[in-house]
Amino acid sequence: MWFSVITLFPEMFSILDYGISGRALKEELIKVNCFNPRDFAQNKHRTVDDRPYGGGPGMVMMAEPLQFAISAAKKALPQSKPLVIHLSPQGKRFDQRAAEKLVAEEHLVLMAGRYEGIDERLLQKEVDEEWSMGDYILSGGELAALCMIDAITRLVPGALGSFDSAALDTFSSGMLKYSQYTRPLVFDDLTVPPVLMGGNHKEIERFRLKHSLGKTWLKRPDLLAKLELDKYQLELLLEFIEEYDR
Ligand code: 58G
Repeated sequence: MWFSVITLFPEMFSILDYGISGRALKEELIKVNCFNPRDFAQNKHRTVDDRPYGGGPGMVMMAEPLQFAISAAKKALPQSKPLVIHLSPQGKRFDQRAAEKLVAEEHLVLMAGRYEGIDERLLQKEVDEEWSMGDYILSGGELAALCMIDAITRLVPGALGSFDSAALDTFSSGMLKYSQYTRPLVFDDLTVPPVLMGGNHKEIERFRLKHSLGKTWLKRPDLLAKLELDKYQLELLLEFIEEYDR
């Protein structure tokens, strides 16, 4: 899968050289190319921003350098039909479902804005989708683009390594992941739940599902409300709630 990023700060994307994404890059499961609008600026000062028409504070990213940068990104993988995405607080909220949809694309062009935003006409002409990481303003779209690349890369087949734990992650089931424990058996005054030590896989699975449901009930009631629980899940959740109240 190809990610082309339109950014004034390509160095920020070296974060992807680490961890899961680092391995995915090395194994060529993903490719990340940055295109700097400054390299496509039209004057000798390499200007990419200008004052807003109508006045007001700050600067606006000019349409032309961005359009040339997007063109170059598209030409780098000519046979693909890239999807051009603008990272913006005005976009749709990015979530696991969005990541699952976007991983099917061959080529994403991610446009990371700076300053007070981008000339509206460029957005009108070039952007297919707008995505937001949440209701807050960042100084630039780069951190949002990095979140998207990271979340999507985890879903690229092979990226999580030999045993694929993406299906066990929080949200793929619509509920929070069960709590996990490792050695030592006793930490401070806390011990590991005995059922996890017994080796009874049926019991372990039941315990984990019960605690996934319970944790979702406690911490993310909004997620729980969207689930359609079957009889067994409802029974486990009620059992958790009863034990929690005591
Ligand atoms: C107001 C200020 C609107 C994505 C700046 C747009 C990008 C938040 C997110 C901007 C972003 C998010 C310039 C800087 C977009 C432009 C960019 N802020 N919530 N800031 O995903």
